[in-house]
Amino acid sequence: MKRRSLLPATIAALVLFVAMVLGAGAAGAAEPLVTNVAPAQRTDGSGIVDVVYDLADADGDPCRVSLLASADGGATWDLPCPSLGGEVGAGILPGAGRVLTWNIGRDHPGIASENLRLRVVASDLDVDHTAHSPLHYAALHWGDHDWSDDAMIESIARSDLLCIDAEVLWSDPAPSGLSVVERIKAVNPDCTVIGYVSVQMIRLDWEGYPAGSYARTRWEALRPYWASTTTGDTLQSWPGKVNENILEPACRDTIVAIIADFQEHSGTAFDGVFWDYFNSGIWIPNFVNVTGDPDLDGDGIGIMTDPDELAAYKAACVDMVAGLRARLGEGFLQIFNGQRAYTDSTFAALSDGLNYELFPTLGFQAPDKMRKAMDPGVFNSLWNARRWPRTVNGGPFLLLENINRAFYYDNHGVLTTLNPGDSFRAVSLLIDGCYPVWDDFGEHFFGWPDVVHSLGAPLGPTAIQGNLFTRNYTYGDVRVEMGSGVWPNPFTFRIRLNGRVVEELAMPFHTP
Ligand SMILES: [Ca+2]
Ligand SMILES: [Ca+2]
Repeated sequence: MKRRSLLPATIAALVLFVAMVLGAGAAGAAEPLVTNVAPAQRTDGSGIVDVVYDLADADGDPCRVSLLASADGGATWDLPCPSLGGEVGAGILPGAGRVLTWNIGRDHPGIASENLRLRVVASDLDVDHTAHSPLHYAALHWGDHDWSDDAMIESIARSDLLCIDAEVLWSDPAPSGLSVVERIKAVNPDCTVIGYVSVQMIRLDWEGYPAGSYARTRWEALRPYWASTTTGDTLQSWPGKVNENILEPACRDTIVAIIADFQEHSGTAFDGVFWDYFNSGIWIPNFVNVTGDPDLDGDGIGIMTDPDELAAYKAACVDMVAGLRARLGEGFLQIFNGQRAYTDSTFAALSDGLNYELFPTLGFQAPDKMRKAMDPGVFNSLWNARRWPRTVNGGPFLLLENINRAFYYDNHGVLTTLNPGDSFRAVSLLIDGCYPVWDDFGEHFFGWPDVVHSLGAPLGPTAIQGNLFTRNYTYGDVRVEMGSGVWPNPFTFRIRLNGRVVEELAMPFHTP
């Protein structure tokens, strides 16, 4: 068979190095530089492209080299190129005449384009910059992090939507150079960074923070508004934290004003906030040592059996969202955590997106909660809920999050992790949702997916036939088949790249 040249002579190779414009943490580190990128397709009919490049790094760091490809002259860089060989990936030493290979004929059989462009990206911090399908969501709002770690900054910057703890960053000394958010955006200007803020809690240890910090400011300003229980105890709905009485207008005005002040004046500005959390009431978990029931209006009746108090509480939450929007504007994202928005479409309509904590276990009827979440006939299924939030800021953002993992024995008898991030990615590709790649509980809990997919743009909506959900993309397709619908093993899925299976979960079998 006579093959056409897959890469015409007009191919232009663009060059990019990962610019790490960092503050003091990067002192002395030299950025890697890729030059003289020269791709040439073999004429032996193999479909393989040899990409020759020079890699420099003044301090001699071994680099992780990634290849990016564009099919539209450089407008987008989502053409997947997984079949790579040669000097690509981790541990590439600087030097001239490095060669990597891309088997474009395997990844894109029959492709012929005048508009192919290639980029070679080198990271001296061992970060893989392979293209991924959009709506990666990463969250680092639990635990402590070393914000001076440039590798972590470069790594988390790959996400499309990133939640980090505003209350931590605003409680640190003001940045002397670029803020953490600015360092992230120096790596990826398209990364939307939202800051975690608490709706109604203060931490008791904030009393010991330096004057002027967010933590101390919030502790002091809200001291007059500590909420009580029906027995007069201090209301704590989480260990080490105190609930504020947001039924008091001055209390919620203070909370909103402090957030807005630190957003505007602390030197660390976010694209929005992640409100944690809005529920339809207040519960005291049994592991918190508090007597009585929450009683914000002080009438001796617990909030969950006090209709007036419940109504006032829900109105107070609406008022806080409106108050922050009045201060920081329509373009400042407000994403809601908490169960109220899962079923309250009017409240959800005030948000730019919803975080489903412990998805799909909250907000959906037992036992087959995942089936309910994916059933268009259920009023609050993801299909319906995604029509509720605002769209003015690029939303709606439906964030699917679950810190728990499950395990199973695969077809080789190997104990295998069931990573919810992988399963939720399949769902996200169907619903245009966001799936988490980090959910940090003191350590990188999910990490970046082992298999990175770049499927390009969706070619249409998801087709639903009974238990089968399928959606076609420019470079592949996604298929989810609902099984029991019961977490943590509710369905099987398969993701293909141009007809070739690149990820599959069909227990006990899996790919890869
Ligand atoms: Ca270096
Ligand atoms: Ca009451």
